[in-house]
Amino acid sequence: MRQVWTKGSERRDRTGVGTRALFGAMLRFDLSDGTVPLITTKRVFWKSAVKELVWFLAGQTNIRPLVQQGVHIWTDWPMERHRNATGETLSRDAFEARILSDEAFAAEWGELGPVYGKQWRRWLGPDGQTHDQIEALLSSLKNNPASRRHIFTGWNVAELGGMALPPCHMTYQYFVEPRSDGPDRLSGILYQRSCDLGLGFPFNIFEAALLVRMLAAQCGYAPGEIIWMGADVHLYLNHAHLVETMLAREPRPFPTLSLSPAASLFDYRLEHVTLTGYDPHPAIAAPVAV
Ligand code: THF
Repeated sequence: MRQVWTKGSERRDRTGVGTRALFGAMLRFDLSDGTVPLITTKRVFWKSAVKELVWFLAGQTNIRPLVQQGVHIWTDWPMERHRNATGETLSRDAFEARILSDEAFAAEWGELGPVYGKQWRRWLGPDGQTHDQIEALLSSLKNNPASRRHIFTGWNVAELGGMALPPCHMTYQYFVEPRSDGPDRLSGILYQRSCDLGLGFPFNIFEAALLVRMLAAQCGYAPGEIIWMGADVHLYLNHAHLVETMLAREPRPFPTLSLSPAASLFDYRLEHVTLTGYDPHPAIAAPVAV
């Protein structure tokens, strides 16, 4: 964050807010001791992050199930589409209330298009068949651990145009390291083409780590590392307060995550995730660029 803030090049971005950005960064976090990379220099609403990951894994692309669980992080994009299309200006609360109470309204206006969940679980092939990349990943991890093709991606070129937003955390790859003195170890790499360090990153890295833990648990492996590779890594200019406050704080130890057993990768819920030792500095509110 300090590097991006002090060395990043200032540029206008799609949202018009403006950012400072660096291109190309890598972070590695060891998951083998049970800790997870959950930012401590502000409170991260990790329960929303768990719900978002469960929503991706369920193949969902409509904000309604998120809003029903009190998760508001995807509301701004459909709300803007609704406002632009109808000229009607609903407050955020009024828009979400309508999403909750009116199923037909939610089906039309809560939909984000063929974003993450669709591509992960139902990538549409040219023959009309759908591909479940997550099922295929589970099967290759279990049956062909030495494979170099343990990959899934949201970047479906043919469907980018229909998405409310093309995927930011776009490609995930896994590696099974054989060990003689214990269970084989599963590591993951997340390639993120665009990273909002202030708001999105704390969610993205935590979810990527949690997914390694879930996949490892489902395949009988031990967790190894989560490696994060960021391309356009940026801080929004209207996040100065957030950045300066976080940089002035002393980071604290990462919490430990325990994951209780689930019948399948698709059966994990918030209740399966317990964090111990999460003692962050206070939350910091910041606007999201839409
Ligand atoms: N667009 C931008 N500009 N930044 C992003 O981080 C981002 N995403 C997703 C899609 N587009 C993006 C949406 N994810 C928050 C967190 C994650 C988001 C969007 C917004 C957010 O506002 N977090 C606040 C409040 C959390 C809460 O209310 O629970 C926070 O303080 O963390 C990145 O994938």
